Parts: sequence; C-alpha cells; structure tokens
Amino acid sequence: MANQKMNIHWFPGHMAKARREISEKIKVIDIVIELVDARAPYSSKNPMINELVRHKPRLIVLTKQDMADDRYTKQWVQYYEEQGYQAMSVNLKNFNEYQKVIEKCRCVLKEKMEKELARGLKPRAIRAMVLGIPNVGKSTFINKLANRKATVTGNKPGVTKAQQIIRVAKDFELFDTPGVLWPKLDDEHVAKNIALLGSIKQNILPLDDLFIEAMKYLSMHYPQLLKERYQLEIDLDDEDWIIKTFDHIAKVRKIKPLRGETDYDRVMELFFSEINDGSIGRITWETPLCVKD
Ligand SMILES: Nc1nc2c(ncn2[C@@H]2O[C@H](COP(=O)(O)OP(=O)(O)OP(=O)(O)O)[C@@H](O)[C@H]2O)c(=O)[nH]1
Ligand SMILES: [Mg+2]
Repeated sequence: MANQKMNIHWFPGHMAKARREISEKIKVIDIVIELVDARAPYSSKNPMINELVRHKPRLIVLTKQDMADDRYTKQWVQYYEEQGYQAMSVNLKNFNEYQKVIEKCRCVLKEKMEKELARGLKPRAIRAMVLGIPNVGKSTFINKLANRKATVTGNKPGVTKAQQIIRVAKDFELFDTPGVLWPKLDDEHVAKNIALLGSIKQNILPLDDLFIEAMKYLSMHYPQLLKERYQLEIDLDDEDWIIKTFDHIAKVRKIKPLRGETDYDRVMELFFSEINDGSIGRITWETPLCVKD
C-alpha cells in the first residue's frame, strides 16, 4: 500500500506521527470539522477518527456533493445526524454556505459556551480544526472560509509554531492547516471505493478488478449513465460480459487495437479518468444500508 498519491506514505511511523500531531492540536480546539467525500461517505472516513477525536464535538461535512447522487447524499446526512453528529453536504466549487457551517458549529457548542460564560470566563471565539483523508477538499474548504475574511491572527502559545489561526468570523477561528489522516485501506471494499474517488492512486489495486467491480456496480445502480456515456448495456448473466464490455467501449470510443486485440489498458484508463472527473455522471458508491456501524 506504499504507492500513494501526494507523497503520503502511510507507514506505521507516519501514522503515529500524524496521530500524535492531531492529538496535540485537538487539546486547544472546540470542534472538529471532519470532511468526507459525498461519493463514499463511509469509505472516506478515517478508521481511527473516533479514537483520535474522542468526545470533541464534531461537524461532518460531505464534500463534492455536485459529483454525488443527491438521493444518497440526503440519506447519508441523515445517517450521520442519527448517529448524533451535526452533518451537512457542500459543493466546494461553488461554496457560499459559510454562515451555515459557522451556525452549525455554534449550535453544537452552545451549551459549552454558555457554561463558560456562567462560570465567569470571558467570551471567546470558537476554535475549529479540519480533518480528513487525502483529496476530500480540506485545503479548498479552509481557503474558501479564510479568503472570505483572511485575518491571520498569528501563532498562539501552546500551538505548533508553524500553525496559524485564522479568524473567520467574530466568534469563529480555524487552524490554517488541516489534519491529514490515512484511509481505511485494509478493507478491500473500502480501498476500492477510495481508489474510485481518486484519493489514492488507482494502481495500488489490480486495475482490472477495480474495473470489473465498478462496472458491476454501475450496471446495477446506474445503468442509464452507462447507456448515455458509452451506449453500453451490461447483462451480468452473460458469462462473457467483461470482455464484451471492454470491446464495446473500445469500439464506441475508437480506441486503437493493440496487435489486433482490444487495448484493455487504454479502455480502463479512459473509464477511470471519466469516473474521476465526473463526466460519466453523478455517482455514489455506497449507501447507508450497506454499512453496519
Ligand atoms: N467538484 C468538486 N470538486 C471539489 C470539491 N471540493 C474539492 N474539490 C476538488 O478536489 C480536489 C482536492 O481538493 P483539495 O482541497 O486539494 O483536497 P485536500 O483534502 O486538501 O487534499 P490533500 O491536501 O491532498 O490531502 C481539488 O481538485 C478540488 O478542486 C467539491 O465540492 N466539488
Ligand atoms: Mg490539502
């Protein structure tokens, strides 16, 4: 599992370091904003987040709502709300819901802040930290919130030196660097979903397996997207469906044969890039019904 995107190699040492850093920072924050990808809101959660974050209040933000299936996004938001979290979905490409984010954080922390005031403590801003696995939109989220009102308030004592705190609203501050967590790669089903989101390099998995699984899923859940994009109809009962699918896509997309045979690698490359950039359509790879926790 070493060959990952963005030079992140999640060897045990790196995991321990990230865990240590996050546990340190978490002491001075009031709320964790956990970003997950709306296309796979379970698979894109870090396996140890509960242990890391402990009882800190949490807002779960499902990003890339514009690339996911709205029906399932609603169900996922509800799923996390039923688990006792605040949750919302966003499209960070077109993001102007700052007030909603801040409002949800205020709502979670209302009681805590009121208690502090009652104890005679000075009114203070809520302090938040963004956490999430690679590529879920952490930097985009922080930049959008920060650029709106970028007042870097400087290093605070007790906080990692390089880390700065940005005041986003009168009563709301954010760490300018997110906590990057590792995905749950030891679960094969999850690793496949994560690879389809582009959070890790697809080639850490056997590509043909990923292709077959993705095609099976699409033919069951989104047959109309396959039809629109590739004029493809898959019959999973046909024992040659895999070969036929490759041949069909190669033909409709005019992929040049390789030594007289379908160029399977080019077909997969095309398919995965169209999955990643959303040009096949809005797809969610898992529903709340398929997870148990
Ligand atoms: N369509 C769409 N794209 C998004 C959204 N949020 C983020 N992106 C894109 O997703 C990619 C990753 O976003 P980043 O903000 O770099 O993600 P990150 O979590 O900081 O990633 P790392 O720093 O690598 O861990 C970028 O190309 C963003 O433009 C969204 O809501 N919708
Ligand atoms: Mg980033």
